[in-house]
Amino acid sequence: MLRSVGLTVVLAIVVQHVVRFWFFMDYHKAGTIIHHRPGPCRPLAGADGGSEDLTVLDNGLTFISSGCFSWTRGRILLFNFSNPSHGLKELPIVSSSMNQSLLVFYGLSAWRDNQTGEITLMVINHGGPEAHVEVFTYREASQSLIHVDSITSSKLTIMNDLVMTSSRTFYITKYLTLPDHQSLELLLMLKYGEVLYYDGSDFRSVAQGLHMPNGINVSPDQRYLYVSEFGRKQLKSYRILDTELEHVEDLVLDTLVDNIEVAPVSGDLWVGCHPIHYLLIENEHVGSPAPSQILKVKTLSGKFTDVVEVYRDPGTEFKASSVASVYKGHMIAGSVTSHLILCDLVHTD
Ligand SMILES: [Ca+2]
Ligand SMILES: [Ca+2]
Repeated sequence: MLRSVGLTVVLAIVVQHVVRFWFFMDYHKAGTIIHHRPGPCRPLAGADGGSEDLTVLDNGLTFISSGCFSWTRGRILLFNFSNPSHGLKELPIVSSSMNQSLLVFYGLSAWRDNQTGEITLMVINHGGPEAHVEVFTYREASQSLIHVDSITSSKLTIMNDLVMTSSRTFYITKYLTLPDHQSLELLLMLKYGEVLYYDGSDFRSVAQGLHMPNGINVSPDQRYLYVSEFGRKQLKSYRILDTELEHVEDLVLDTLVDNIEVAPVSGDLWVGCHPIHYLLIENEHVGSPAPSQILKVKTLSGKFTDVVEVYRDPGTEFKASSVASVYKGHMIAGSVTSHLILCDLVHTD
């Protein structure tokens, strides 16, 4: 009797997990051919190896990370909204210590010093056995990146994105925690993800129990921190108290939320999303089309007040969208595995 009760309980737990995993992978969603755009869009060539993350500065300079898989070559690309016809330019890296044949770039963030105007760029690098945050100074005259530091720690595992809060400090998302057992962590849907804070000398955890936290960014006044909780398909908002985090609220979106960019004046979030999980995984492994979705999320005092789907495509024009940002009536969007697109923003509400 006791044995059959035990078996029933185990069976119930297994069935419940399989059902939850089914919805986590979006097997219940049909591959659709729905598409819409905010205005005319065109592909931006030159990001073979993908364009997983990007950030647009207030002068229109756009830094793009390319090559987030080990079979691609990690590169930082530059696009300038003031000279769009020039297209993408790969920024040469000047470094005496970094092995440039072993670069696997994920999320990035930039910081411009108000006094000196110096631009510091930080990029997550998964080339090699340990994760690093590579620190660069951008040299405008030579359009190059000077490698100035390589930050690592035993507290770093599979990191996804970061947001700088000064030229030296940042918040960073710990996406997966078992580097040698990533498939198992995905299959069991373990919620070991964290947000870490780097104070200039060490990392400490400021949020725990997250399911694959991915994109991260701050409000223009730096009072609120936003995190894409990829696994729970929701955005999280935190109030920044000194450097600690106080949870404000969550917004469930039923789509895999990737990187977040924040419009500097309105504070709107621009979020690259993957509406169908299993198609994203197929895209990463066999290159088949994965749908793209870009959301604009309005905020007020750290709360989410409205969501508009600005762009959607089944993956024929633009696949596996991971990031989007805007500059003077235009949107630039990047992809985990593919090229960027550039759209005119005619309809965004
Ligand atoms: Ca980023
Ligand atoms: Ca990401």
